[in-house]
Amino acid sequence: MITFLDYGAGNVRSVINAIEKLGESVRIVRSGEDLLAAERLIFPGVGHFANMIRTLEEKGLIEPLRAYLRAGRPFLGICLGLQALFEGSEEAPGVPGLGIIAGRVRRFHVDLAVPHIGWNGFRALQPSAILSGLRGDEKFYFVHSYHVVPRDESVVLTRTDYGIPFVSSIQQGNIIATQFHPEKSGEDGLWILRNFLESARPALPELSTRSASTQLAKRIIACLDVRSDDRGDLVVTKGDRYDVREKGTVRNLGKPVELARRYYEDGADEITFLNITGFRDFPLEDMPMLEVLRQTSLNVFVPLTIGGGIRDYTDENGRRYSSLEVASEYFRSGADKVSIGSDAVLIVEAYLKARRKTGRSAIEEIARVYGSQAVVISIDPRRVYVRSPEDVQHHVIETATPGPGGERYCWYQCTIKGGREGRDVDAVTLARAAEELGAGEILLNCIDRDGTHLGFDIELINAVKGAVTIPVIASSGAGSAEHFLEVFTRTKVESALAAGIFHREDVPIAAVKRHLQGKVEIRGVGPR
Ligand code: 1PR
Repeated sequence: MITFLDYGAGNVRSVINAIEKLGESVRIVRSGEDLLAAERLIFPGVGHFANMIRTLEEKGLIEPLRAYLRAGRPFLGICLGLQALFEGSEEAPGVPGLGIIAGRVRRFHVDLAVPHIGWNGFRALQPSAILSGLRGDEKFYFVHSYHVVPRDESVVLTRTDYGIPFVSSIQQGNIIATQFHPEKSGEDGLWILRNFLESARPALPELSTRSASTQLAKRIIACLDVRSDDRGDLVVTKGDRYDVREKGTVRNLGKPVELARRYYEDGADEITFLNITGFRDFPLEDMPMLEVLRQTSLNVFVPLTIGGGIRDYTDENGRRYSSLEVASEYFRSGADKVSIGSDAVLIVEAYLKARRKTGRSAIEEIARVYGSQAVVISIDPRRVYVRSPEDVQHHVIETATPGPGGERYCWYQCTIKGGREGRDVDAVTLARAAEELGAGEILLNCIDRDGTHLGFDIELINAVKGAVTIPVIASSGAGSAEHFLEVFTRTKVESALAAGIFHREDVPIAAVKRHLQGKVEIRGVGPR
């Protein structure tokens, strides 16, 4: 029996799913007594440091947790569950941590995108039961803007490189805590959890690879656009420049849960679901989408993003739901990140007009509670050609593919409602403003390229990537494995997403990875 400390923020379902998948049962802590009665305690944390400590305080769990840890009883902390052990964090000045480990939590100050999102490796510095059976070249999923800095080096279990070497896990007696998410790190992550459950023999991973510096992998993301077909069944569909109908009928490329599982087994580093009718429906009544997440997270142990309909809305009975409530329901159902499309454009328009933050927008509210890394902004831009940069007030680029009238310049107009409505804001401005408001990642689609197999729009991607410091996901147009190599070598994006070629099995994910192997840092595929 594993005791599980859930303080009610973010996606803890996947940790529970992973433990149950490994054959253990889970008991959730409801009180300080439950905590003190634990034989083995897992504490996964996501979100904001201050929010975590405040919630633990409100639930009366701080002192029981300290007592449990001081007694040196078996403990696995994950992400914020690691940071909580320290004396305090730069994320929340003045808010004391548990103080079990001497040292503080600092923000990354590196010349790279922050948050550090994605798959990276580690170097083990001491033997540990949880590392037993590892080769040493595996990659694990990280998502964080802050890292721990212990005063006593002897607690450092592993280090990882991201601009600087940082501490990616600690061990002090029976207390082990990782900055990475084993429950989101595929079969290798499940291996680590299994080691914790079984108390395997202390071991170091293979020495041959331990000393090399680690590198963040470029991520390959499979995207599933989901909607009801004409019979009312929830299907994965795929548009051609956002038109999902063929001869009047919605294209049906498979069932969402089954396809997601296939992509996980094929080596997808992340899965994104977009409810493409979310702007029309009442999202929380769209229970099938929540069920898709719940079912998927039972067997898929890589990050899941959900988009479509993340906005405030009022239902037919006049009950108002905030975007934070909608997002929370998705997180509880198994999502790690939410992606905001249409609403982000409207939020940014209002922000640019008022020239100040309200603190009340969906981007700000969700980032405050769940952390920036949980907020993705999905941009649906379309090219608009102009004769001269002076013709418009937007971010204009000179293009190598001139327009129909020979125009040498263009800007990228943001759209809402799945491309149906163009707005007076460009993609570069939107991305920059979204970052200012607290978004953690940009999903950069391109209506002109979507479903065309012509390759990613490199000009658009470079323009947006050059304007932000948060990670960018290149999307739309992938037609071959070579297109992934092109986007990773001609731009600085951290990840690339595709839909059509994976659904139709034209180019499976494993083939993309094989093509990139040795040329671009990736997470390898294949059985443990
Ligand atoms: O506006 O917050 O409700 O979110 C709606 C979400 O649904 C947005 O993220 C928007 O991109 C997406 N969406 C809306 N309508 C469509 C449509 O196709 N009619 N899908 C749509 C956009 C997502 C792309 C696609 C890539 C890769 N498709 O990410 O997966 O273009 O495709 P490819 O590899 O086949 O070229 P809101």
